[in-house]
Amino acid sequence: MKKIIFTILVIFLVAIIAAGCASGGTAPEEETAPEEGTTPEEETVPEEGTDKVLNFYNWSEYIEPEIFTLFEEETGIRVVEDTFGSNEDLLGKLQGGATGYDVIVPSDYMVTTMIELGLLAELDHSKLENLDNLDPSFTDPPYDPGLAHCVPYFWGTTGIGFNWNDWDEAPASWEYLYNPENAAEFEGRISMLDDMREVLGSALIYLGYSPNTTDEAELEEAKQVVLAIKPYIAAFDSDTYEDNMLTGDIALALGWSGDIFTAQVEDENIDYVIPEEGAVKWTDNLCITADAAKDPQRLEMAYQWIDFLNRPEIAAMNTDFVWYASPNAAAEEFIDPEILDYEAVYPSEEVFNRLQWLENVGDATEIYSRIWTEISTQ
Ligand code: SPD
Repeated sequence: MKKIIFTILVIFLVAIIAAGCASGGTAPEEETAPEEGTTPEEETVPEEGTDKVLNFYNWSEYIEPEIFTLFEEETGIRVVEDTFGSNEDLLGKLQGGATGYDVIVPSDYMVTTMIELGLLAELDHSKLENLDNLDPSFTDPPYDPGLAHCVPYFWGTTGIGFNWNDWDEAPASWEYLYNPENAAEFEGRISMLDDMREVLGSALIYLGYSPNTTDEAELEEAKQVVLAIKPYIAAFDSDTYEDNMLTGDIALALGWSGDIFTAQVEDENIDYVIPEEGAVKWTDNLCITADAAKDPQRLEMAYQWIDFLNRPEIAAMNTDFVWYASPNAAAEEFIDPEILDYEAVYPSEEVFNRLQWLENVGDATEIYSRIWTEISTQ
């Protein structure tokens, strides 16, 4: 009997340790069950001197998992990753009171919003010796002048994913997605990002408007464009569409460049095109939360993590895994040449100049949100 109890105890302990060691998918809030009478910070901040844990809130499938292991081996800091699918989800989580996240990964326009809301710490560049590795074209972005708050992580584009089994030539125009007659051919096999700014941005570009418009009438037109193809859309999905392209369930996807290339690695018939009318380019950024900055230990670990990700070999390893372009110039000599030469990942200057950044649209965000809700519910 003693032996059975001992065995059960061992299995129980192993399960607890394994759950604790897993990186990914565990929200800081979920890690420790809230106890009555404790502050949220007490629930999530690692205890001093025991376990060094850094909570990383990242886009899904946006890091080479081996990097967690290398970082922990070198620093003793265990990174717990939780993931989100859109900037608005990330913002909603933080505004909903989530604490415990140390490093987060908002895109360009959302960095501006978060700075304005006081959600990000100001960076002390002296703590980031690898900052010099960045390509100078990424060191003074309009959304965060002088990189005062964040360090660029990856950049990419938003275009159309397709399967050569369905096409004789690439669907290199938004017309193939947004003209209802064309979309009808792929009824139930179209996937759209579950992302308000990306969907409305592409529809606005299709209409010849700015993806940053604050004009309500233009946004209403964009809504009608999306609603016209809604009967043919299988899902608004930012996490699994590339897998559904691999099964053949999805034939046409509004998607992010690297996500589609990772599918292409498994099936060469899958491809990605930047429509000729133009498209959105974006940068995702590593930022320290204002919450983490309140605690010197968390702040120090956050700097260590960001600087580690900025080492040339680590940044290259990351790009080789996720197939997104790195803003880290020093990483280039280590990146797989096939990726560096791949124009869709590293577009030519001519293509790059046709692309537009998403910007903070200020009060017009409310119009975008209303229209997005109307699209979702109609
Ligand atoms: N699978 C991770 C994709 C991350 C893409 N970030 C894109 C942000 C565009 N606004």
